[in-house]
Amino acid sequence: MYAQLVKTEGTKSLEEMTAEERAFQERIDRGEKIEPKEWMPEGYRKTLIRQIGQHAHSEIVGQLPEGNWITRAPTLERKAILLAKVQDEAGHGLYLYCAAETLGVSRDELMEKLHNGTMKYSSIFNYPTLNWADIGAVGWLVDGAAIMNQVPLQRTSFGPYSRAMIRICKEESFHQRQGYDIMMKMAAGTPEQKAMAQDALNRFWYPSLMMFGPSDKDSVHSTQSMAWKIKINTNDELRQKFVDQTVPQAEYLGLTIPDANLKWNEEKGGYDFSEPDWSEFFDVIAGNGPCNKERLGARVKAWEDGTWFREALVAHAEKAQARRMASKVAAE
Ligand code: FAQ
Repeated sequence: MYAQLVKTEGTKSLEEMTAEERAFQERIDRGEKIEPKEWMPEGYRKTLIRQIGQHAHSEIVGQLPEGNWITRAPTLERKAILLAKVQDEAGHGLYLYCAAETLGVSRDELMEKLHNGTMKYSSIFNYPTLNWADIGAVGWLVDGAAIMNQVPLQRTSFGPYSRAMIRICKEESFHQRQGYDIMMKMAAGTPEQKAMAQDALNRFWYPSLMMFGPSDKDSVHSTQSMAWKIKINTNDELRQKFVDQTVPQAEYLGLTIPDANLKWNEEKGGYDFSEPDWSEFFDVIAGNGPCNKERLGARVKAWEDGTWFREALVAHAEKAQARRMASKVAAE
């Protein structure tokens, strides 16, 4: 089974709900925000922890494919920009871990679940970044897909998640522009540079489409998550919007989307396009993508290498507290 099947109360009709559940659902339907100390169904809490936690993990694992290129960026300006972007991703992870903590889960618990493979992170970060054009493609396509998914999440029903998203989206749009800017330079460069840009698009196109999750018929959480406004759109709706937005951007670059079936459909007002290879997606989220072991290994190593530092922080805080207590007693 590829999903965690966080147990929810099911998607009940208003008549089937208890009075408490009904009042909760009515608040959601009115567009009210739910705050951490307020009553919420257990399934709502668990679904949020799953989604926000996985989102947080994606941000910090997502630092790895780009972090690898900071020292190899072609100019000092590109280095500074990439460094700022990668730092932003750490910040996004922190806002999201804080939002998850308000639901009663500790950051250590979330980390443990990432490290032991019981919580996921986005499939996209299990693909390698082989050259500088890939950094352009990540910013353009991966951040582009992230924004497409995250802009609606600013209206998500859980207050701390929604507020984190507002801030994150502002930064993500800078990230996407820096990626597109790299692609513009590469696509307008030498024939070799343009070929690198096309090759990066070829490799990142389908993995980017997979970021939106399985097709709606295979999405186990969408119905309940949308009823609770934890999710605002279905996976397929966002994928379609992403394709419609990205095709003209590729045309402007003079690059070709690697899909022979891509065609404007006047009737639906959007492009027809080929589905990604879903067996590859399920394989990647099961831990068998090209870089899963490397990415998780790097996170576990960072956690283990940081043990002495976390212990020192706790010891320092305890000493400072003891000193404060001693001087308070002495003053009395
Ligand atoms: N990768 O029933 P659904 C970023 C799992 S942006 C891995 O449709 P749901 C920024 C899903 O968890 C990327 N697993 O699930 C950045 C579930 O398994 P579970 C992160 C996936 O939750 C850019 C199962 O499949 N963004 O990092 C994926 O309703 C550049 C069933 O699927 C977010 O997390 C996937 N792509 O919809 C950073 C946004 N798709 O949990 C650095 C918030 C599905 O039961 C550099 N999350 N699965 O074991 C969401 O909007 C939703 O969680 C979806 C999935 C849309 C991702």
